[in-house]
Amino acid sequence: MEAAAREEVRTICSHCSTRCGVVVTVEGNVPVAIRGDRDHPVTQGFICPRGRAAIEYFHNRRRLDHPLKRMGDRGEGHWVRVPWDEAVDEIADRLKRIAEESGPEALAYFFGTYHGTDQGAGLRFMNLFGSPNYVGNAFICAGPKTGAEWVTLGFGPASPDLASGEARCIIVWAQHPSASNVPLWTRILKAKAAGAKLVVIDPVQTPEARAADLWLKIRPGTDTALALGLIHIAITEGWTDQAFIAKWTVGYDALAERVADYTPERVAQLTGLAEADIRTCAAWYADDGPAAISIGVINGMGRDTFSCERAKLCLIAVTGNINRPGGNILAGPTRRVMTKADLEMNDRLSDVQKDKRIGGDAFLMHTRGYEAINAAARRLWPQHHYPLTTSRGGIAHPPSMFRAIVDREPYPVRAAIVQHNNLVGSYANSRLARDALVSPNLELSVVHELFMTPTAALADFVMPAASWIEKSFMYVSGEGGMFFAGRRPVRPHAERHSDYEFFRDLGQRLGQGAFWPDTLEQLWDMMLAPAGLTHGALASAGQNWVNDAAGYAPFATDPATGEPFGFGTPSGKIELSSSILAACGADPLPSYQGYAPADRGAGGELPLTLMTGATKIDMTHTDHRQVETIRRKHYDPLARIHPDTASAYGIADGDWIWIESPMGRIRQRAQLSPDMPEKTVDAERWWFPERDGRVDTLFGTMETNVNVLVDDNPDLCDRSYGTWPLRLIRCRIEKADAPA
Ligand SMILES: Nc1nc2c(c(=O)[nH]1)N[C@H]1C(S)=C(S)[C@@H](COP(=O)(O)OP(=O)(O)OC[C@H]3O[C@@H](n4cnc5c(=O)[nH]c(N)nc54)[C@H](O)[C@@H]3O)O[C@H]1N2
Ligand SMILES: Nc1nc2c(c(=O)[nH]1)N[C@H]1C(S)=C(S)[C@@H](COP(=O)(O)OP(=O)(O)OC[C@H]3O[C@@H](n4cnc5c(=O)[nH]c(N)nc54)[C@H](O)[C@@H]3O)O[C@H]1N2
Ligand code: SF4
Ligand SMILES: [Mo]
Repeated sequence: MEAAAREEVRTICSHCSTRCGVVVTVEGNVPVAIRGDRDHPVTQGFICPRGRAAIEYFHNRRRLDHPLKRMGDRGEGHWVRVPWDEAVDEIADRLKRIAEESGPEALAYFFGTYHGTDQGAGLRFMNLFGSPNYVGNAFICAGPKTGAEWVTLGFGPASPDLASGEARCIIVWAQHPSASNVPLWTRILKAKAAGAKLVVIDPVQTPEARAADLWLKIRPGTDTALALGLIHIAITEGWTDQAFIAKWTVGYDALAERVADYTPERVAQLTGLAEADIRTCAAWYADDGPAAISIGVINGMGRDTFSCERAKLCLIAVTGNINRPGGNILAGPTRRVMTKADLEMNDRLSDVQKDKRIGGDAFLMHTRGYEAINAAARRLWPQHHYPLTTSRGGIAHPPSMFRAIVDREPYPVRAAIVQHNNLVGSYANSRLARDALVSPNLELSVVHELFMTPTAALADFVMPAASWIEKSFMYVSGEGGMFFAGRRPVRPHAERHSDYEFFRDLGQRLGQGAFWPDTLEQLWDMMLAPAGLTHGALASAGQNWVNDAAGYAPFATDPATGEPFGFGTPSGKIELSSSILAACGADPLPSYQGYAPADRGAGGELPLTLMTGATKIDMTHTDHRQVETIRRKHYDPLARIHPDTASAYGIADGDWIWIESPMGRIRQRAQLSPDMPEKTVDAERWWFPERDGRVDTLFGTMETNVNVLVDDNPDLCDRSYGTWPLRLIRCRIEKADAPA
């Protein structure tokens, strides 16, 4: 027998949004080894434990190979295998009938976090189908940060300049890059070595906090007060950049008035920080600049979420640290090629349909706000009709969607497609998420997955997905800068199909044929054509990336008008007071309410604060629980607690404990850690792939997942963006028996 040819294929790991360059060794059509790609200009050979386990993940015996159709009741676990085409035929027929009877808005599409670059396909399908109900996790992921950048700065991201060596101070704010983005952490440490002072704002003594020159051990959920307080100090000490403010911002006087009460004394009380530390942070950042902030995507501040993100941006702006070497530098979309946002085809969805978006009437950033932001940004990027991707704004609200399904209000939602999203584990109020999926009102539910997750276990059809090793790669950051291409290591095994192919097949059956070229590579070639590139050529080139840093240059002169380009906001300036928020009936200035579900708990009986799981290096969200080498080191869900707090309850390291909030209780294992603040519990999202998937336990999700404890009441959510509170949840703990 001839040995299978051995080949090395360069691509990008898509297990998380760090997007590390990797080289996959392939024999025949089988991946056999993986290593970091030293030639990748950003990640430079780095690979994390999940990346190293990618081959084991690929060959996992629990991977889905064939479409499964439900027999018996939902969640009973009785399936019959059906051929791919037969399954898609039936799904298409049923969707057609539902749309005819109830309108296309009766279909919801739940899309999860980053897993490669074909995700835009679902948004394209929905816009062409006529439904505004794409439901995403942007609410608790990067959405609020990105949305705040859009309304304040006209685009984003405002990334810290770590390369020029000019930064005198770097604040790592609510971010854990030593686990969530190691190459970024390496760059921050290099900037520190080059002379920048490091400030870390985190309740937990993370490795970042240990490396810091100043650690602000903030009370969870109070960051908005701190940001307003830092602006207050910058103003009263004369550390603002008045020339910059006069020329490039609007709303300064109103902001100054708003922060007037946020004196260091008051902010110290609200945040639990020492007044002297707050002053030192302000001096380093505002007086000794240039200075940069690396902003994490933690939000979940409930009603303070959008304000929290806006307040940080206002701080950056009033100190003149925007687009200044050593400050935060803006990127915009590439001008050279089409972007993901272009491929989403937002302009295909009518205004009448957009107005039906579930939650869109309550959280206007996802309807009127999203349209206004795009209209403003179009002035600077006329080549993109929708410069901004829908996946970070302009989406339906999960808690409102679950209620809409269960209550048939404001109208029936009768079908759901779920892709790369374990929504039962990821969204607040896991019980309601489950109830929506098993509701008889939901007549059709399709989950496209790699594994039989708790969410997939409740579906009518489970469709097998191709993982990133079975797909080629193309990433044009909607946010400008670089774009990368990667080759496909192997063709999909068994009947697995990519996310693109799933929607292509459905779209072709539903009259969208003209918009679905046969392969994603063909679509990318259209995307790259304006730059004279093709996906195949770029992916195979020694340099498989293009740097289009021309991006966003608000201070440069527009040759057409002789005036500066300005910012992509309605006023063309940085909007400290936001005209878009005002037009949406929201407070145009950042504010701090400190309003949290804590207020609804029985204070005395719930003496502890719950945190809901910072990123860990070995797992991506609820994924990687199936990977044996990873589980061997992290077998059970871990709740981190300070040793003094644990001992007050007679709890030792490794004990099982109950954690109870007003929403219910879960069981995890105590992990004692002096890094944790006292009287605080940090519990994980969890499920046990090896357990029973029936509806009452769902692989242990209902007994163990931290989101069971999180209240998703829409009244608690941010008024403009809709984010629910993940901070300041009150809870209590007690020792538990080990689960059976
Ligand atoms: N309490 C609490 N909740 C949170 C957070 C928190 O900090 N605390 N963090 C939030 C954040 S930031 C995020 S981004 C979300 C993440 O929430 P999700 O988007 O639900 O992410 P995962 O749990 O990783 O689930 C992704 C699923 O996609 C599958 N998958 C992987 N690759 C592919 C693919 O190529 N195609 C398809 N079709 N499927 C694939 C995996 O098997 C996995 O089951 O969770 C949020 N939820
Ligand atoms: N290994 C790994 N990497 C990932 C992911 C993954 O699942 N696994 N997911 C990717 C995704 S989708 C995302 S969104 C990013 C998220 O990555 P990051 O932006 O780094 O966010 P988190 O890790 O959720 O939390 C960051 C820090 O916030 C702190 N924190 C918690 N509450 C508060 C608070 O109220 N105030 C302050 N100031 N700090 C607080 C936590 O202690 C933690 O150290 O990571 C990405 N990278
Ligand atoms: S999983 Fe690890 S190797 Fe893969 S992109 Fe994320 S950090 Fe990089
Ligand atoms: Mo995320």
